[in-house]
Amino acid sequence: MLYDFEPRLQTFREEVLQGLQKSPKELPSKYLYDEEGSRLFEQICEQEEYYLTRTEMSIMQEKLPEMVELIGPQALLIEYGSGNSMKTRMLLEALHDPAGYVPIDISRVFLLRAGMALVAAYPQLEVLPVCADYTSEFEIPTPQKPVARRVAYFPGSTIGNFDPEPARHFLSHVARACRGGGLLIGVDLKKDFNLLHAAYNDRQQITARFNRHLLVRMNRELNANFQLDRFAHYSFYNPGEGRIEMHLVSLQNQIVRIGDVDIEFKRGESIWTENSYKYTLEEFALLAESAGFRVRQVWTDPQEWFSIQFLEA
Ligand code: AVI
Repeated sequence: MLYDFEPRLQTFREEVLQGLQKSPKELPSKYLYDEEGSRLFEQICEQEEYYLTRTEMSIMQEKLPEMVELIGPQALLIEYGSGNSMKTRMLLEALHDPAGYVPIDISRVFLLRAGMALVAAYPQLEVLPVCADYTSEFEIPTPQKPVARRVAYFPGSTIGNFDPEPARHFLSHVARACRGGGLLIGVDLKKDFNLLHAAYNDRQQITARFNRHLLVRMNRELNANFQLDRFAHYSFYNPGEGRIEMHLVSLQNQIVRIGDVDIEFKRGESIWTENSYKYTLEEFALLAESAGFRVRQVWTDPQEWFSIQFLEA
């Protein structure tokens, strides 16, 4: 059974028009992840420059027994933004008698496909998929087996895609939902700016396609007429703010129609499509504590590029 809270088309239209009428123009990054966007993101994860995925995997591979120990037996594993993660499979296979698995994702098609694959691979495991924008409030489903504790899983440094205040708000919500349990979270760390820059400007230009896909999506779903070659992918590290910013920059003065609304773009004007914050361990500990967590354990790779952390709720 699917618990379906997928954002409606009307919400997408309203949020797009609201964002494009702001100055500077912006769009919520969650809309990058429809079926095709999620597929492009998977491809980004395979790029050589995108160190995040393989570094997180290597930490998982090495420290999995310690993670499993902290999660404990009969946990209900709740994954925010599940995609079709390999990392989750590693975790599910290692956990002691999990009470169930709740994958939450905004892309219904992607969620169902991944959910079905998991049911086939682990017939003993109760999978309870929830299609939702996980920044909104929704009920966590209850499995049939007894639940010793709820443990949330939020890998990939997706927390970096939240601005600091929404990040605190989201983490407080998770801390309340998992009181007595915890959160296993992947957090990307501050590092050499050039490495960061390269990760979001891969040579194969998959990140550029991922970014521009938002225009394709608006054309298809909102009857817009963006011309893709009139917008450039522009992503850079902003050291003052400690974040990668991703933009789509208009290459000329132009008017774009979205349904029956005209939006004017000046040459050089950008649509801000995503932030990806990078943290020091100290900065992240402060954020986690302000949200009601206690940092129990931090694992990093030898270069300290990425961290996985177990936070107690
Ligand atoms: C999903 N999230 C953690 C990715 C990131 O690195 O911030 C999204 C992404 N955007 C461009 N490349 C990857």
